[in-house]
Amino acid sequence: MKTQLEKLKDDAITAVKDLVSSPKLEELRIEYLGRKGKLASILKELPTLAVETRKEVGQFANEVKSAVELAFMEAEKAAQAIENESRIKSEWLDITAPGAEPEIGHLHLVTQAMEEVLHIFTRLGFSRSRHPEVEWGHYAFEALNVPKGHPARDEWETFFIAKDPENPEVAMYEDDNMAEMVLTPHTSNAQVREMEQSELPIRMININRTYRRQSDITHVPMFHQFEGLVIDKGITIADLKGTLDFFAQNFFGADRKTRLRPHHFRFTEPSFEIDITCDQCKGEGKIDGLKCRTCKEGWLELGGAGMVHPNVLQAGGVDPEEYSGFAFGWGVERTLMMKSGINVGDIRVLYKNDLRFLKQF
Ligand code: FA5
Repeated sequence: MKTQLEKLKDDAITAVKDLVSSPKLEELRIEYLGRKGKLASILKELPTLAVETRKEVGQFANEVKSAVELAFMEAEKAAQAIENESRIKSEWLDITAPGAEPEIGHLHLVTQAMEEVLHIFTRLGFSRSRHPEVEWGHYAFEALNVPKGHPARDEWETFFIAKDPENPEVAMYEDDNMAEMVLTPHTSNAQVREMEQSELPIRMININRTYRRQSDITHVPMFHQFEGLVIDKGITIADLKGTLDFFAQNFFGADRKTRLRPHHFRFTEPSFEIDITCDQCKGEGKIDGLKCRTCKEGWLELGGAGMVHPNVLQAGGVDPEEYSGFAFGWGVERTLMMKSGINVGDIRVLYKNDLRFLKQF
């Protein structure tokens, strides 16, 4: 039995030395020292020994137990030390190290374009005014010489603000002329509002959100326009042309060409549309022999312009005999798309919020 105990001691101490991880060590401890473990099973035989031998073997068994327990304790300590060391390594934190720099974004490129537009017109003495983007039909249409039922009103495919369905009997609108509210389909609502509010002469730039029921490669339902209005004595088409040329040269560069194309707007007379040579196909209308997807003909329309119609001057309380003026309204996104190097073939890309695209600007 002493030999058995001796062997148990040697086996246990060797097994303990081979182990490094604490959970396995505990399993081994139970295997040797547990109530049903190897030591207990040898000691079960103790009562069968003669009294003399029993005492001696009992004493020896205690020594073996102490030696094995000591081996386990030391192994436990060693395993703990290893675990502590690896935790210190993995959880180490240098609180003096500089922090990770947060990514700093930038203004959306449409906002950047609006700032650039404003800056250019400011140099010509224009100042920015702000007018509502939820507007009475009066300022969006009637006062601009576009009466109800006129086909031109359909061209804008306007979003109308619903009357209050909870209180249909409550008159939401003041009179027939203000019979509807719209999301402004163009910034031209600023024309009569500005005349009503400001002293003459006027040199205003209104940059605002505008809305139409349109969505395709050159149209989005929410876009921006910048509207210029100049009213003074003796204003002519030459002033209009000079102003727009100044803008085009500063915004697009001297190598791009613009053209005035006769057009019809109810609120200007004469009226024009302004086109610029397309940046995608460089004014050729074709790319690699195929029709340019963006402009189809080498030119892209940027916006409208013209001399303010006498009826509109009158609607704003300005005497058309004494004063004249010009107005223009261009799409910001369309203008931006035509800037050299921007290379946006589809206007909708601007509002997809794809950071891979936006981060380039
Ligand atoms: C007008 O909106 C007139 N109010 C412009 C004007 C102002 C004429 C002052 C005379 C005097 P038009 O509907 O053509 O005109 O729109 C002007 C420009 O807005 C277009 O040339 C285009 O650049 C831009 N635009 C129009 N609809 C959209 C749209 N859905 N998405 C993006 N841009 C658009």
